[in-house]
Amino acid sequence: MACLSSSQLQKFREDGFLVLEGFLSAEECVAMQQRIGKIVAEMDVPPHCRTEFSTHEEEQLRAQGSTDYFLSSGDKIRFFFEKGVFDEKGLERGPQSWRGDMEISWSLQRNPSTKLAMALARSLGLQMPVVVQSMYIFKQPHIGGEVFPHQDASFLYTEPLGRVLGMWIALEDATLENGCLWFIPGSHTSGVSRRMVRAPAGSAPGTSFLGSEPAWDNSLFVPTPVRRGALVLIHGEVVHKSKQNLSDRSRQVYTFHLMEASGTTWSPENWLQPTAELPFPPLYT
Ligand SMILES: O=C(O)CCC(=O)C(=O)O
Repeated sequence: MACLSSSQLQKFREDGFLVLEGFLSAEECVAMQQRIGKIVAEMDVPPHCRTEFSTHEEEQLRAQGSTDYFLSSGDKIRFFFEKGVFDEKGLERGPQSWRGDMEISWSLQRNPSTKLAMALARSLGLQMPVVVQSMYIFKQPHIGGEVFPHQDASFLYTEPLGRVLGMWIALEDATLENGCLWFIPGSHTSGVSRRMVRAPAGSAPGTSFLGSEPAWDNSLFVPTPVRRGALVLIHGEVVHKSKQNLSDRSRQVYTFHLMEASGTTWSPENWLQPTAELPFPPLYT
């Protein structure tokens, strides 16, 4: 199930997002969870690198104590922690294992869903998609934080716009209670309201914002609960968010972002830059 019908394509173009239930089987979801379990078991994050990642401007800037760890995450697996997991001494807080309270960026090439993603990208008409970033988000029970309203192109800026696409895969049911995605349908057609840019090398903080996020009208957001195995396509400019997970169940997802490289310039001011060792890998192999 990876080819889109014309009505699905039209819906995606109108809304800026599209839910595809049943993209992965339950077994494939479990396999990915086991794989991430191994990566986490081997994780070693020095205390000074224990960074909380946030889409919120003030929190983003506060996180810059470990600027290098964040800015050099493009070609490595990096671990970012939920807000409030550490106390003022940097120690784990509360009974939850710290191992679960983070996002992990890692290369799509290690991911079993690659073939399906390729077929899906082809049916969207992408000619030279490259993988710019991927994340595993645990959204742990009672800890998983709010993801503030944002457009992905604020962080992954291209010229022209409209070249970034998220593929967000639910490895567990994402519900109203555990922090499913919410979208403003049709909000992908008015450009980008703010951009996160790199500061000159060696400056602190390492990034800043141009422009500001408008106060989005909360009543415009529609919830998008999905079952385990669903894939949600996310246009790079559609406004989306997720609420805090106050429930007893985690909401684990694997999400990655593609850029159509044909005729596109990746902004040299983006926080995330390809490296000589690992240029953005092509999706089609
Ligand atoms: O999973 C979430 O809560 C947010 C993910 C997101 O914003 C994204 O993948 O672009």
